[in-house]
Amino acid sequence: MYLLLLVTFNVVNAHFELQAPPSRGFDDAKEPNSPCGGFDSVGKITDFPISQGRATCLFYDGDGTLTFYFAPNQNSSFIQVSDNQTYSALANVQKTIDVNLTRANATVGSQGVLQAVFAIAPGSGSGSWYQCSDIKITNDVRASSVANVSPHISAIALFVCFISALLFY
Ligand SMILES: [Cu+2]
Repeated sequence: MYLLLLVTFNVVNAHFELQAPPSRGFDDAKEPNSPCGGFDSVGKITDFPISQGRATCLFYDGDGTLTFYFAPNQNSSFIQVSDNQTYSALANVQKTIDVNLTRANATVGSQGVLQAVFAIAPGSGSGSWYQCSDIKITNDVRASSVANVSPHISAIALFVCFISALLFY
């Protein structure tokens, strides 16, 4: 009986943790508390790209919809910066989703709070779970469009054609 209770307790109190960028902290019992799951002080600040961000959460369990939001500080209005991702029957699995801070008119060099909200699916519970990470916004590191890359590819293709032509004639 005691073992059964222990197992039940673990399942009910697992939830999810924002891993990248790292969360301010994770406390399963406080995770339903908006806006930051019980962690209301600014923590470690992590560099995060303005439009090509990727955020990873580890789900211990859960059924619902994950969405990311951004605000300059946790007392201002959070604005949605990712698409909604709906998951079911999550169990010890990582999920990574795209985050675009330009959706919140964020600017390079500024600092703010990235918030992960997991809205629990009706039928498997109620309310939401919250995680926050403190970020400093940087320029994107990857090439921003395919158009920038294709001239190089064309040049390489031409060169290969030229060499092939030399070899075959
Ligand atoms: Cu849980």
